[in-house]
Amino acid sequence: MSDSIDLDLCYQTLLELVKQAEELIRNGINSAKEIQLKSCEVDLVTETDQQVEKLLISGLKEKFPNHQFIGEESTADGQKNELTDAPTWIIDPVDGTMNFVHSFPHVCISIALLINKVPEIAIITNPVLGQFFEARRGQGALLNGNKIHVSSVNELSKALLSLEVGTSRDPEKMKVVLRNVNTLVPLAHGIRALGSAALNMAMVAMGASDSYIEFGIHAWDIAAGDLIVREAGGVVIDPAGGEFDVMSRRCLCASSMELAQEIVKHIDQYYPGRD
Ligand code: LIP
Repeated sequence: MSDSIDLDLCYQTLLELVKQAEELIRNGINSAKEIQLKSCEVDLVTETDQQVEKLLISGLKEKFPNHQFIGEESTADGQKNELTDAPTWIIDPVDGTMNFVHSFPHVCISIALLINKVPEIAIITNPVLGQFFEARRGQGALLNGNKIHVSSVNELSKALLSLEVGTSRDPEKMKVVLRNVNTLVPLAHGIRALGSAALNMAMVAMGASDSYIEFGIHAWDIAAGDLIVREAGGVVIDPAGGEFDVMSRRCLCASSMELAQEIVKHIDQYYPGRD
């Protein structure tokens, strides 16, 4: 189906809308915010999250009325999500909302277009720090227009890892995450947590870190990072070692399959409900 779709038109339309959306984030991050709670005390949403998602979806829907949409805030408002073969935009309007609330500058818009469930276009942009990551399937990954590539690290003892606790404080998940931190810290060079799945994946794509692992994220957190990491020469798999499933709420990406599979051997697993 992707042959009959004008991907260049999709990309150009997205680019114009993202530029407008970036302004909302730049203007909002150091301003007073109206904060609402979603699933728990640390699952937040601001009016900027909602404004950015509305701007992107209404602009894309106007140009591509037959496309489907999976958005973080539309889902929070009750929209049911089913990823079909139809052209589908998967959108996180503000990835790192907790960071945004605290004016911690690691926030981004993460958006991908999937056709036949295959990512064709991806953008992760942090307008606060001026980091614009993009990828088109088969054309490599760019940061601010320059080609990026994952690191050459292929062993855990030399790897800088990203792990996140995540929003859910489910006791079983917390036990697994903290067990994995205790296991991996002595084995790796170090652990980092940016508070944004998409930016953690972008760091792997640009070779600044070597792997990112998380349980409990959603499709909108990782759909763009999936394409950007792969186009930068990295791998994206299920944390148990199998094939990546963007709707599974589980993700492990790495600079190499060797490193990914070494990490798989050491970590305990957690299986959240699917998106
Ligand atoms: C965030 C993810 C992050 C996760 C946070 C939160 P949001 O997405 O990007 O990886 O650890 O709990 O889910 O909610 O800021 O879009």
